[in-house]
Amino acid sequence: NKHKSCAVWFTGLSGSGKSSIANALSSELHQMGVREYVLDGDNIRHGLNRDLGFSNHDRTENIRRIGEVAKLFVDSGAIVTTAFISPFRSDRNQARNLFDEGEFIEVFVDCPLEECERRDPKRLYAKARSGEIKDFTGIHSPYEAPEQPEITIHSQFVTVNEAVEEIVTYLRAKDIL
Ligand code: GGZ
Repeated sequence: NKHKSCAVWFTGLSGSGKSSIANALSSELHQMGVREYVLDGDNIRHGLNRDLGFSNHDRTENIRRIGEVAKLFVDSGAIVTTAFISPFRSDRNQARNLFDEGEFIEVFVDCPLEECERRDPKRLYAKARSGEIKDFTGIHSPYEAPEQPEITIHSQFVTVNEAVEEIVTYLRAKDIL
């Protein structure tokens, strides 16, 4: 269990599967004896970033702070996983620029809007369509897909475990694990 540190940065629509894959990756890494931590809405948007909403400006600030926190975890020697929509390419690239070469692994959880909307586990898309939630990503707020992600997961077509294996294989190939 001697490993390098890095940020595994998930990006994708609400309902694409980011959190499920991030949490499964977390327990897999933990079992391997890796020092790891997951940043997600539960521990960031309810705490450090509780002053932020979903305007473009607030999302940019959300991602900026998450990038800085992720950097602290990497400095501490951990593998940190982040699970946020992070819809703007420029914000993700700003986060990437905080890290050394090879330390920032962008994982695009690629799932068509129609499929996310069909799943709608929290009924948020329904609320966005009815106008109950405004500025919802994919409905009235943009999602800019990554152009050169290190890893792309087509979450419609692979299981959570297969997605985790793909990421672990990548981390081994790069001598992080
Ligand atoms: C997008 C929203 C919104 C709006 C509340 N747009 O599926 P979820 O519930 O659990 O994940 C979504 C989460 C998105 O927060 P992030 O911090 O990941 O977004 S960003 O990276 O863009 O800052 C969703 C819920 O918050 N949610 N309102 N308007 N998602």
